[in-house]
Amino acid sequence: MHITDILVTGEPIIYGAMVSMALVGLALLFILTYFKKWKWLWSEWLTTVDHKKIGVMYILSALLMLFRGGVDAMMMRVQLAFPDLGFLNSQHYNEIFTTHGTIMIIFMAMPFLIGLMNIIVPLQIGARDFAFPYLNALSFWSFFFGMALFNISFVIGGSPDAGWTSYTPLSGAAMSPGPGQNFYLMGLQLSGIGTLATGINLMVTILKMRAPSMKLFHMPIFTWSTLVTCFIIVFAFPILTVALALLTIDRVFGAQFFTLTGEGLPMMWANLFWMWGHPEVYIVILPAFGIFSEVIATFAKKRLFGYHVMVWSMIVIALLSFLVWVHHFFTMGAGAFVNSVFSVSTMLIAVPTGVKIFNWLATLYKSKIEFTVPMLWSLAFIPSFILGGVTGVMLGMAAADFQFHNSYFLIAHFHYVLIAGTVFACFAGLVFWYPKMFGHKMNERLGKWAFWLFFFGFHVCFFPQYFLGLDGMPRRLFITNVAEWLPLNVISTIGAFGMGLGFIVFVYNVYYSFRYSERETTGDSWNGNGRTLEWATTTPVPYYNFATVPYVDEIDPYIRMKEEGKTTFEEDKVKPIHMPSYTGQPFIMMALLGLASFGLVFEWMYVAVFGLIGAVFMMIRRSFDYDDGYYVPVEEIKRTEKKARGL
Ligand code: HEM
Ligand SMILES: [Cu+2]
Repeated sequence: MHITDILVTGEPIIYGAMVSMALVGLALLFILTYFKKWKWLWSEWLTTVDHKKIGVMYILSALLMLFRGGVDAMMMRVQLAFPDLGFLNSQHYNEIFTTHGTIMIIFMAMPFLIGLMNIIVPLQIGARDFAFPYLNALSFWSFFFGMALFNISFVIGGSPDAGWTSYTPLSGAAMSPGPGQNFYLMGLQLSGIGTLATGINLMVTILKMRAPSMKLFHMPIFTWSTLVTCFIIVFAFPILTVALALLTIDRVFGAQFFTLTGEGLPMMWANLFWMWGHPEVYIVILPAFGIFSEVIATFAKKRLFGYHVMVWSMIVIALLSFLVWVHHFFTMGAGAFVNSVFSVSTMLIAVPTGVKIFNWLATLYKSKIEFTVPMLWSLAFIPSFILGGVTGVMLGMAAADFQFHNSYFLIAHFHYVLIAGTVFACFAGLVFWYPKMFGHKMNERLGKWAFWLFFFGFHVCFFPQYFLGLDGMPRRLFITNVAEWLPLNVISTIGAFGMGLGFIVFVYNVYYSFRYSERETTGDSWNGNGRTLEWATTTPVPYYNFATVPYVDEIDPYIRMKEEGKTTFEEDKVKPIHMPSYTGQPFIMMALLGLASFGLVFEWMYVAVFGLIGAVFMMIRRSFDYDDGYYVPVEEIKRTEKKARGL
């Protein structure tokens, strides 16, 4: 095989992307070598098992993916605004909506939230790290190599083009030959393993590693949202794993699970995909609800209204999320009775969700709101998300869905929930907890610019799409030469660029704040308004988190700790702290599994087998690994704490 058989050729945009990727790669190599940072990269980051550092790496990867998915989005919006431009051809448009959707959900939204969970959950419950730090590193690297694998498809081998839903028989070997769809299957499979492991890991951490006496109903609401999300992950992801594996066997080994010709069941894919896929949308929205709840309570300076009801409604949402999957294909022949059942279950979800909305409003009622940047994102979320939720109920009415289905009405709906819900929450959470990660706050003025640009851009981009949908514009359409659609499409594209600008300001703010922001030393970074344990540690957080773990027997424990002058450093109670050792094994193991997946993508079996044997060898090695960590001496803890607290 010749190199030109593998490289994607013939598209100026792709050549441009190759050149810029090569340049960025070379620049990185140069910087790392010139500043002698290789050792630092390996020993501080690639081998780390510290939940805070792993979280930072998740968030950096997610921001990178937001950029990649965002560029895809902008390209589509340019194409749709000028119907006769011929900027993207049909094949290229198919590839781009597929990679955009997949990347945004799997490699942006989920890792962003998992990154925040990584950093914040152990701090909120008074834990030193995850229950299984090694497994946590393993999860991150499996996500990372899955992401890398998926992303190289557009320069090597060709991108998948069957939509993020990858419906069979379209995505089967007969209709989508070549490596593109294999990239989808292997990229998702590899990163999915990591997600599942993180779900188990966080669940055990939350159930087993809480501060003494912290009951489940003392836990901060973000931790609760994480716990509920983990249950969804643990029950939903295996379905995806199986579905992906079956389709891989179909494509690579010629089985007939989902084929039309070989007596397979193409509809089985739609069912399996959405049995995972609908719970998946709650995996990315429940943590967002958790973040908004924390931010709203903090800046309304009140205890979250209806804490218990908030928790129960999340649990109810999680249960219902497994009972509605058919609403994604009402039009695919299930029949009136089945459709009615799923219609009703779908609309039921609006009840606990509405309850949550009223609880946020009640928290805000008669409070002295402080309009910080995280609070702006959270306040903007409420009305925006309602627009997405209400149109969701409209889509949930099976009969009406025959009109809305596969139109821009749906595109507007899910971007309203995914952006106003998940993306706003990621930004709110990142700004809110930023000082905990880096020891300084993000600049408020730039933060407000980013917010307003993104917020207006968002509504300008997606609100018109409801009407485009009602006017009959179908989704996944690359030419829009219907005169009535033109004005709204132009407006929508302008809005998309507003969001792009907002994102650029946001990222610039990271750089600006790193250079110029005042260093944060109090630990209780938001004017002393912190309510939960993460604010009780010093800032940035020491690697062992808590010198002494506080006793917790109420909600918002840090408020009383402040009143009583208690800290997470009670000098006479410091004991040696048991910490896990750094190790390069997870990185190597997952790199090998990544290699195996790469081999399967191209159906080069010797590469796949080589990678697989390597990974199994690493697993066996791990079984004989007797390193069970080390103890931080009392003296070192005291020294670190005194320095950080200026004692
Ligand atoms: C930067 C703002 C964004 C813009 C301008 C944008 C724009 C678009 C466009 C133009 C499409 C293709 C519609 C079609 O032709 O069918 C699309 C599809 C999609 N988008 Fe976005 N999007 C954005 C952000 C997001 C985010 C944050 C997510 C998820 C968290 C997301 C998830 C999806 C999904 C799942 C699809 C469907 C892909 C498919 O049909 O297979 N988008 N988006
Ligand atoms: Cu759904």
